[in-house]
This record gives sequence, C-alpha cells and structure tokens, in this order.
Amino acid sequence: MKLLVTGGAGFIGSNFIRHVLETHPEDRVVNLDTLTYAGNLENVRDVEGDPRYRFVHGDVGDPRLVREAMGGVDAVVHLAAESHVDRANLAAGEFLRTNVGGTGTLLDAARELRIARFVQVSTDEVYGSMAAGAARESDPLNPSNPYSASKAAADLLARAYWITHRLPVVVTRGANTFGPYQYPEKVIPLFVTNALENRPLPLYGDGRQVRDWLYVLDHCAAIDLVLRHGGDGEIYNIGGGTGIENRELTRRILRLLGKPESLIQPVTDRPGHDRRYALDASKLRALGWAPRHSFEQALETTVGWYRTHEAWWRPLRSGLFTQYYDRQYTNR
Ligand code: NAD
Ligand code: TDX
Repeated sequence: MKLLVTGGAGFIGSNFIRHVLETHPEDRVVNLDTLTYAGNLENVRDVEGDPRYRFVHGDVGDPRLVREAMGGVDAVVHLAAESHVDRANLAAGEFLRTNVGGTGTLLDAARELRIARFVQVSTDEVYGSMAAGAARESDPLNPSNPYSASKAAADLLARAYWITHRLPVVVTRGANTFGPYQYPEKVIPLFVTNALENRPLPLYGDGRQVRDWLYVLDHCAAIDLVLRHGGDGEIYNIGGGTGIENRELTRRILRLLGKPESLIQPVTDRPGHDRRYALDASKLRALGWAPRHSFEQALETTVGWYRTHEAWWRPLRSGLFTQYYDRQYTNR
C-alpha cells in the first residue's frame, strides 16, 4: 500500500511511519509536513535513507501541493495538526487554519483523486470532560477548549465527506498519548525534562484531573489496524484504560527519576480545564486491538528514553520554546 501520512515529522506521525515501515515491508510512505515548531526531521532521521520513504515539505492547507503529494496513493493518514491545548488557549488562529481548513483541503483532494481510505486522527478531547463512565463512539461531541473544538470540527467534516460524498473515511479518537519523540511542552516530557534539570514541575490546579494514558506504539498499532480493517464511515475510540490523576502521574515520574516531590509546584489551573477523559474502546478491541504495553512499563521506558536522549530534547528547550514557557508559566 502507498500511504500519504500528514504530520509525519511530529510525535505520533514519526512513530507511525516507523511502525508502518517495520510492519509492512511492501508499503511506501510519503510524509507531508510543514515543520512547525513541533515538526522535527530528527524524529524521522532513521528512515530518511529508506527507498520506501519520501518527505514532502509543505502545508496541508495548500491545495496544489496536497494534490501533488496525494497523487498515486492508496490511503491518507491525516495526523498533521496544531496539537497543544495551552497554545490554543493563547491564540487559536493556527488551530482553525490547520486543523479545520487543512483537513478540508485534504478531504477535497481525496475526493477528487478517489482515495480508497482516509483516516482522520481525532482525539478523546472531542467528547469533553466525562464526569463518570467512558465515552462511546455514538456519544455527542462536547469540546470545551479551542483545540478540541477545532478537532471536533475536523472530525465532523471528515464524517460529512463520508455521508455526503461516500469518501471512505474512518475516524480514530485516541487518548492522551506518550512515549519517545514527544515535544517537551506536553505534560509527561515537560515534567521529565524539567525534573532532569531540577526545575519545578508546574502542576495545574489541584492536580486531580484524570487522563487515560496510551503508549504511542499502541496508538500507532491501532491507527494501522483501523487503516486496513476499519469499516467505511466508522469511528473507533483508542483508549489505554489507564486513568490516573495528574498528581499521581507526577509522583511516579519523580520516583522513576529519583527526584524529590518538593519539585512539584502547584500553579493556577488551565482555563476550561477538562477534569476527566475516559474512553470505551470495546469497538476497537472487537476489531482485534489491545494495548500491548502496560502503563507502568511504558512510563519507565519513556522516562528512560528522555534520560538517554538529551541531545534530542535539549535544543528543543531553547529559543522560541523559552519564550513560550515564560509566557505560559511565569507569575502563574
Ligand atoms: P505534534 O504536534 O507532535 O505533531 C504535529 C505535526 O503536524 C508536526 O510535525 C507539525 O509540523 C505538523 N503540522 C502542523 N501544521 C501543519 C500544516 N499546516 N501542514 C503540514 N503539517 C503540519 O502532534 P501529535 O501529538 O503527534 O498529534 C498528531 C495527531 O494526533 C494530531 O492530529 C492530534 O490532534 C492527534 N492526537 C494526539 C494525541 C496526543 O496525546 N498527542 C492524542 C490523540 C490524538
Ligand atoms: O504544565 C502542565 N501542567 C499540567 O498540570 C501541562 C502542560 C499539563 N498539565 C495537565 C493538564 C492535563 O490535565 O496535564 C494533563 C495533560 O496535559 P497535556 O499534556 O497538555 O495534554 P492534554 O491537554 O490532556 O491533551 C493531550 O491529549 C489529547 C494532547 O496534547 C492532545 O493533542 C490530545 O488530543
């Protein structure tokens, strides 16, 4: 199969490309990525010499380039997005442009080129905060922040192309993902790298918010399964089933690094902060997926990866990141 993967220089995208090339030797991958602050060719350095892999530098909102990159592909796996909630809360413009507009551009091209499968990579955040129970695919969408609202719009738009135009779309709604190559603004890599530098860990509010953690390799395997075996027009939740409170997550990170809990610094809560996410993934399990990594083991592996890959994250925590960090966390 020949795939167009968008956002393949980002966290999940780069892990997904590696997964595909390792698991399906006959596949070819075109990676379309505009290399925002979160896109990093170091994430795909190990595959760049692979004859089955090609990188195209460009924007998913550019119709001409998108049509070119999509030429001759069998399927599109659309991961490119602005992905950080705190940045969307500071300024939402790019989130609307890329997450909504860019998805629309890709869907139009896929329709015109009669692409046989379009995977829209969505998120558990589209359901909004779950006071109790676990979200099912048929639940109404109830996003609470500009990021999740932009992802919900894209999710609905993709499904509309199935209903209206019979473009064979499948939607995945993945839980909070962690693992190697995650940009150090997201809570796990931020807290690990802060702790490694003996800096405070800014824990929002009371730290009792719950996230359903999913290891990136399990997320990639799920997307891959849905790509090949998901039903047209269907939605699949991808949940790790490991809901824990942020304060417990933070303590576990510190324990793994042998650092003191005095590094935890409670700070003003994130506005509109969703209290709890939880996914019912039984539909995906019925398709044949189950997470293969325990949360404890995967967290240890991830912490170990950041410990041994300082050369990867150190350059990312300078320059523009410092500006963002100061704006986001000073006087909070
Ligand atoms: P990321 O921020 O690490 O990577 C996003 C990638 O998209 C980057 O390489 C960036 O350069 C690229 N990109 C951004 N705007 C673009 C544009 N206009 N044109 C082309 N490329 C562009 O994000 P991630 O964490 O890897 O998330 C990937 C996808 O998975 C996103 O759609 C996100 O909403 C979804 N998702 C993420 C999580 C999570 O916990 N990280 C969970 C569920 C779903
Ligand atoms: O400094 C912090 N302190 C803190 O307490 C940061 C950055 C986060 N947090 C909390 C907020 C959340 O409750 O940790 C939790 C996780 O935060 P993020 O890593 O920012 O993830 P979240 O907002 O839950 O969204 C993530 O999961 C769903 C991804 O960023 C999204 O792209 C994905 O769709």
